[in-house]
Amino acid sequence: MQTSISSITVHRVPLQLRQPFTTSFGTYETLDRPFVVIETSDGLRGVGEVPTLLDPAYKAEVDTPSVLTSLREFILPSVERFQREQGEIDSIPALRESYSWVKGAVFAKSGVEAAMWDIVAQRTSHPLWHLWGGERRTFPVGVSIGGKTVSQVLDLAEQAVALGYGRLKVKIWPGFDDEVARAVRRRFSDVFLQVDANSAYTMANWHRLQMLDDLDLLLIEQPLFDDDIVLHSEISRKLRTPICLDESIHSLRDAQAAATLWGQNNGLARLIVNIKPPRVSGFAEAITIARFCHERGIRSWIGGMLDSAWGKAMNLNLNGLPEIELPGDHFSPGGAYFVEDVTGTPLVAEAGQFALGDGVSAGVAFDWPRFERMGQVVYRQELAR
Ligand code: OSB
Ligand code: MG
Repeated sequence: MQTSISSITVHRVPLQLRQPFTTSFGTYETLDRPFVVIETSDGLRGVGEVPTLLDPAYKAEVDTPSVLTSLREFILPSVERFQREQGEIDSIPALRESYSWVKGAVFAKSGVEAAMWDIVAQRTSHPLWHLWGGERRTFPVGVSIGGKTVSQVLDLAEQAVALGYGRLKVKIWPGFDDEVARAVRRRFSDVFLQVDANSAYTMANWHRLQMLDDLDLLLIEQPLFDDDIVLHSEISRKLRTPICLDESIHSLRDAQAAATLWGQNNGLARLIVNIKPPRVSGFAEAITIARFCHERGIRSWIGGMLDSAWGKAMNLNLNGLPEIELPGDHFSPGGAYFVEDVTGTPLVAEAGQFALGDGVSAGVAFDWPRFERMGQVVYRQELAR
């Protein structure tokens, strides 16, 4: 049967965080998220979140206005044109080809791709983890702690450990690093502990990170510039703790560049990659990167972007891949990040472990009535058949 896309709709949904989330680049209390909804000629409806932030302080093109512009001006019209010329778009490769000429716009592209993955999964009645080659049904997950003071971070860490989480990630920046990491390590001597600087250090002050080298940290995430790989590889030679790249990885080629640099002095065990599907344009590229890293002996994990429960559920499915070696960022210490979320079922980890079920697609029910009430349609592209 010939199937095609009949419409693509972009919704904009305000989300209220249960508690403020602080990083080196600022504090967020609310978010404003585009969700892409694709409808097909065979009566399916798929949804993909674009986990934007309010501004480009984390990195370029992550802000809601940029993503809405890319979708409206370039990506959705390209999908429409491609289908008009080719007759159908019924697969992920065809969809990606339709907008491959657009440089960058990784976050915007990822929402369209995620909606199409939801359709492909529904059409074949498979869970996403199964479509993606997942084999692990149960795996450890961790929490990301964005606190403003040492005592706030300790409180959040306490909550997470009480819930059974065995892996904590703590946000740091110059002056809020050694003390907070040491305090968490002193309180929880046997958790997997890692820190994330979100590019807050420079070549003038990165030496502060050497103070953390005796804390048995799993990794230090993106200490330097958001667009840098080379300088990270240089400071990595002078640190025992592995460096993890987040912001600077957008594609397989970025991971390959990092592998070349760290490989030059046998340092691949000191390179870790945070794979965020939306930051690498979608799940297809994320899977390619995970396989490449695994082959080269580079450990990887699935990072989050304060995603809604729908985005988190998709990311959890990706954790089924045997190539993913480290626990991901998948929950806030108290459960879902938001006061009101877009799925009916909450995502629950037992004793720090998440178990994937047999449910179709993401494995959780998307709450359409609530979603429609929470947000509004901002753009709609009709496609001819
Ligand atoms: O750097 O990993 C990051 C949230 C927003 C933007 C960037 C980051 C984060 C997090 C939260 O650390 C991770 C999560 O979603 O659980
Ligand atoms: Mg990060």
